This record gives sequence, structure tokens and C-alpha cells, in this order.
Amino acid sequence: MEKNLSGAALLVQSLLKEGVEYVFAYPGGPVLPILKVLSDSSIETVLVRHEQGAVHMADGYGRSSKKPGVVLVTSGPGATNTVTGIVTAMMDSVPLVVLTGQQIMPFLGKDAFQETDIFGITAPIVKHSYLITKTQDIPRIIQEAFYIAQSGRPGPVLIDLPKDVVLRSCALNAIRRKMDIPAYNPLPKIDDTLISKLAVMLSESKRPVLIVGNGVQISGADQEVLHLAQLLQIPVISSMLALGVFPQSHPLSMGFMGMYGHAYANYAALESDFIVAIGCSFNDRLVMNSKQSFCPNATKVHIDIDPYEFNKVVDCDLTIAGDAKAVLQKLLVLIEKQDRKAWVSKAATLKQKFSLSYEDDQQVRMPYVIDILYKQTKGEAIMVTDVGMHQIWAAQYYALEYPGRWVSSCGAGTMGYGLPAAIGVQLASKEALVVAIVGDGGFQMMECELATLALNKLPIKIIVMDNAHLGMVLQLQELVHLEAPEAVNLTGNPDFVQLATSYGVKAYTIDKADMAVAIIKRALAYNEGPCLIHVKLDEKENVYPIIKPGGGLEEMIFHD
Ligand SMILES: Cc1ncc(C[n+]2csc(CCOP(=O)(O)OP(=O)(O)O)c2C)c(N)n1
Repeated sequence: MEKNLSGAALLVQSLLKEGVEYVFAYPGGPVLPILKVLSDSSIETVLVRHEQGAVHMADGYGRSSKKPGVVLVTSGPGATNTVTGIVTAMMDSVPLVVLTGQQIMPFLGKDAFQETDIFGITAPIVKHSYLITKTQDIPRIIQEAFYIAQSGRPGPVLIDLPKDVVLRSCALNAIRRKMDIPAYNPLPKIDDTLISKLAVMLSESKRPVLIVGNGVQISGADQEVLHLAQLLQIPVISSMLALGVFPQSHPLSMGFMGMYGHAYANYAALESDFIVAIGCSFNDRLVMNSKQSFCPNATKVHIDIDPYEFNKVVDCDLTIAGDAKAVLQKLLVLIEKQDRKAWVSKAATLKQKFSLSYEDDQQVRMPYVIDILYKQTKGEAIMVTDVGMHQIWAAQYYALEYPGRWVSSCGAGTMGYGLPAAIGVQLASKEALVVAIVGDGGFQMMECELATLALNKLPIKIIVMDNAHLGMVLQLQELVHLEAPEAVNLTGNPDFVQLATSYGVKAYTIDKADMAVAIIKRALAYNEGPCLIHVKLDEKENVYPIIKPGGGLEEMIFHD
């Protein structure tokens, strides 16, 4: 006799087929049948403390494993709590599958209890979404969702699951499993004539730079970039999101560019005559107010898997649609070794002239702490950050050498991201040393996830940079708006050590510069579970260089 399966069972079966290891979940009525079946499966349900935390965890898992992170939440407020996490993933092209419970089909549109049109709410911030109306569609839709989330330019896919669809049983012979997404073309066909054109243009250029973005990381094209840069002697600038894609100790590395980037990166871009942007979306924090006239002396080429990125912010002279690795492999066949001594030496001079430094004056400063961390971890940690000054200092002073080691909300700039994302990263990369650098403001937005962290005994090191202020905003108020500080004082902060301890998380304090070496050493040696280092900072420190919003790349400010 033909077997019947419930929607929930079909769903879990489909998740298993996709190789899902973890579901980051928070319960509610409509998803209880799914949680029940999940608990009997080999998939681990990670119970979070807030749905936003679940999405950031799945995001960290997705960035680290390159497989979709999976979220399961209930309808209404459970679903709306995922919105910030979804937009964070969308902006940084992170593969996610977000499963939301929903009211039963007959109640849809009737303002039923916890009925919310999450499909409509999230439509502009997902790569794709589904509202499943037939139980037999579940296996096909799950398969499609995973394929869409991770193919081409990755992104979040949302699936809304009415409870009756999940509860209903369906005969196995009623299921059509074949994917049906005819309009979806994740891998544009590469036009070889454009590659030949680029090879000629590159060989004729005098002062070229490569700007590498997250697309290089996603496509795994870091070795091709290295080869190209070395063969043609081209300095390489990174976006902040792509830190580590090009080894920062390499003589051709020019760090990252933009609003808070390395000055030498901005100057190298400004002085170049030929820019090849690879898998980089030219966002406004990178190009600043140069927009149409971004690096006006340079001919610009844009290589991207997503043709919708072309000429969106910066008008380019040549655009090549395709996967970065595939495009570069084709290009490498066509090019020959070149020598650009004068330009490379100019880049090296810029790098030396504008190298970063901080005042070593026995104050507890963020760059000082990050520098010690860098030395003690030999630059090998996966750096997960929250959003704020600490993020910029981490980007500047923890000079990464490999892709996949920088996990930070760069597109959406989502405070609260760091702690939960680190949990997802550690679950995806069990053996890795995971450090979360967070500000006292952002940390408090998701501090409830200390419970999830402690229960899962993950050996993450959380460094809370406590300047008792929303530091990045304070600096903007002083520097840009010339206003007195407003709504940035975090008086009322908890005792972070007591807070962590109350969740069962080991905690240390650094409040004097000469404690930092020993405390960081102890924290790194502690492996029985998570630990937190509360760093009490000098609150008046500002981050440099900075470009005022509205300013051009050449308008960097270097000190107070
Ligand atoms: C959810 C969210 N709300 C507001 C902001 C605006 N914002 C950007 S940085 C920042 C201050 C961050 O303060 P803190 O976490 O203490 O880090 P710090 O800058 O002091 O290192 C704020 C409020 C944001 N990015 N995200």
C-alpha cells in the first residue's frame, strides 16, 4: 500500500536530503509539528533566545560553510523578528533558508491570531520566497530553495508554511520532485570576446589595480586573483567584506578601501589608470561620493556574476558577466607576464607613507588590544565582528591572510550581529579559533544569545570593547555634524563580567594596558567553553582615517 507522509515529515526528509546539520529555531504553535519531527531526526535543533539571533547564527553558518544556514520560526512576531537578519544576509549575499510558520490557509487574510504577511514584508529583501499551499509541493520547494539560496549570487530564501499544509498528509505518489524554475539563470554565459578585450586593455594599462569583493570569496577565486596580480604585477585592493581574500602580507596587497579604509588603498585607486573590480558591488561606503566620477582617471572594468550590479553605482567601460573564478581562469590563459616596476614601487611608497599606527601610551585602546590578539593568535582566528568602531579597528589591525576568516555585517551594518553570527561560524567550523569582537552597544542588542552559546559549550572568545558609548555615532556627531553628543551615552551598562558569569560564561576584565597580554593569553588557553573579555576602554578614542559622509575618496581625515 502507498505510504502517506505528513507535511512536517516531508519537510524534515527534504532538509536531510540537503545535508542540513542544524536548524536555528524558536517555537510557536504553527511550527510545533515540524519541531516534533525534527527532534526525532539527526538534525540538531539549536534553540535560540531571539529570532533575530537565529538568523544571524544561520548567516554565520552560511558564510563559514558556504551552505545555506536554516532558520525555523513561528508566524507573526516570530517571523517579523527575522527581518533584520534576512536583510543582513541579503546585503552580503549569504545563503539562507528561512522557514516561517503561518496560520492555516482558511484564515489567511482574515487578521487571524499571529497572521502576518511575511511573504509580502520580506519580498524586497530576499533572493526568492514561497508560500506553500499544497503539501505535495514541499519536497520540490525545499530543493528549489536550497538551490536558489546557494547558486549564482547566494542569498536568503523564505518559505512560509501554513500549519494545515504542514499537518496534512500526502501520498508519496502525489509528489512531483522535479525543480521547476525556468526563468532562473544563476550562471551567466561568459562572452569570450570580452575576456580577450580585457586581456589587451590590461596589458596596455600603466597603473592598474584590482578591487576584489565578496564575489571572489564566494566563487573561490582567490588563487586566480593572486596569480593574476603576480603575473601582471597589479596592486590589489579589497572591499571591507572581502578582507583576507588577498593575503595582506603580500607586497601587492593594498588593504581595503572606502570610508574607513586604508588611506593607501584609496590613494592607489585614485592614482590608477585602470580598475578591474571583481565580484565587488561598488557600494557607497567603498566609492564614497565619487559615484559617476569614481576614480576619474581610470578606465573601469566590472566582472560580476550578477549583471544587475553593472552601472548601478559606477559607470564602467567594460562589463563582464560571469562567475569570478571562471572569468579569471579564461583571462589567465590569455595573458603574459608583465613588469610594472614604477607603479608597484609607487604603491609600496603609498603603503609605507600611510601605514596605520596607534598611540602606544599605556591607555587601553582598541587597536592595542586587537594587535595583541593578532600576535597571540598569529593572525589565524576567524574574526567575527559587530558593527561600530571596533569593527573598523578589527578590519585595520587584524590583517587577515586567508578568505573565510572575516565575518562581519558590511552591507547592512547590523548591530547585534556579532555574537550570534559567531555561534553559527563555530558550529560550521568546529576546529577553528573563533573570536567575536563586539561593542558594548551592539553586544547588548543580542546578549541573550549568551545562553545559547553557554549551553552549546562553544569555545568562542567574545571581546566586548566597552567605551561606554555608541562610539561610531559619537565620532560622527563630533566630526561631521559638529554637534554635542546626543543619545550615545551608554550609562547604565551592566557589569559585563557578572552578566557573562550569570549565563555560565567565563569572564575576564582588562582595564589597564599592562593586563592585556596576560588576560588574552589566559582566555585563548581556556577551552572548556566560551569566554568573554570585558575591555574597559578610554572612551574618547576615535577611528581614523575617516571620510565624512558625502565626501570623496580623496577627503580622508587622519586625526582629531
Ligand atoms: C541595529 C542598528 N542600529 C543602529 C545602528 C547605527 N550605528 C552604527 S554604529 C553604532 C554605534 C555602535 O556602538 P557600539 O556597539 O558600542 O560600538 P563602538 O562604535 O563603540 O565600537 C550605531 C548606533 C546600526 N548600525 N545598527
